[in-house]
Amino acid sequence: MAVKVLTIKEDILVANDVRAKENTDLVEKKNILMINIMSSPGAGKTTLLLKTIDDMKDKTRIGVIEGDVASSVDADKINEKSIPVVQINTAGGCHLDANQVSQGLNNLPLDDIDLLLVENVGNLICTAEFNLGEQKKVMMLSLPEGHDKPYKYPLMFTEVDVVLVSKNDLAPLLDFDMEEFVSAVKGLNEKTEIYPISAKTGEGMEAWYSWLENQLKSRQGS
Ligand SMILES: Nc1nc2c(ncn2[C@@H]2O[C@H](COP(=O)(O)OP(=O)(O)OP(=O)(O)O)[C@@H](O)[C@H]2O)c(=O)[nH]1
Ligand SMILES: [Mg+2]
Ligand SMILES: [Zn+2]
Repeated sequence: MAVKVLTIKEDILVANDVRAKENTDLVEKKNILMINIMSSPGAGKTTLLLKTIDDMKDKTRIGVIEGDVASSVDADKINEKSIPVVQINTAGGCHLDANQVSQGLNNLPLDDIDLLLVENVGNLICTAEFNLGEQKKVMMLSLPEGHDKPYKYPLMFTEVDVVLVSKNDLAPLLDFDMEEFVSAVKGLNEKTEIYPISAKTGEGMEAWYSWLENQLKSRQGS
C-alpha cells in the first residue's frame, strides 16, 4: 500500500504546548511510548529506524511518523517493513510541531502500536525548541560531524534523554575525540545517556535496544 503523505504547514494559531499536551494525553491513554528522534540531516536516523524495526519488531509493535520538508523517500523505506507509517511534509518548515504530529497520530492505528518513533526534520537547531508531546527525546550525532557540536548547539544536548553517537564504524578514519565529546555533553546535561552505535555493523545497538525496552517496561509497570 502507498504511504499516506500529509502536507501540513505550521499552525501558528494554536499554541504548540497546548497541542503537545493533547498529544501526550492521547499516547498515554493508548499506552504508547512516543520518542522524538532529532539530528542534523544525514546523521543516520532512518537507517537507525530500519535496523531497530528489523531487530525489535518480533516482540514490539512499532509505528513511525516521518517528518521531512518534502518527499516520502524515508516513509517509503519504512513502509517496506510493513509497519504503520505516515509521512508529514512540512512544506518548507524546518522542524515538526505538535499540530503536525497530532494529525500524524490521527492517521495511525494507535491501538496496534506500543512504540512510536518520530523522525524529526534533519536540523540541530529549532527541532529542540518544539515539544511534540513525546515522553522521551533522543538525538543522534554522527562521527563525521565532529566532537565539538555540544559547544555550538547546546540547547539540543541540554534537552535530550539519550545521545546516539552514530557511524561509529567510521572511527578509524576520523579524529573524533569521544572523551571530549562525552565530557562536553555531560557538562550540559549530566543525566543524558550516551551510546556509540553503528546501525551499519550493529555495534553498540544492544545498549539502545535495552534502553528502549526499559522505557517500555517502566511504562507498562506504571
Ligand atoms: N558508515 C555508516 N554510514 C551510515 C550509518 N548509518 C547511516 N549511514 C549512512 O548515512 C547516510 C544518511 O543516512 P540516513 O539514515 O538517510 O540519515 P537521516 O538522518 O535519516 O537523513 P535525513 O532524513 O535526510 O535527515 C546514508 O548514506 C546511510 O547509509 C552507519 O552506521 N555507518
Ligand atoms: Mg531520514
Ligand atoms: Zn525550524
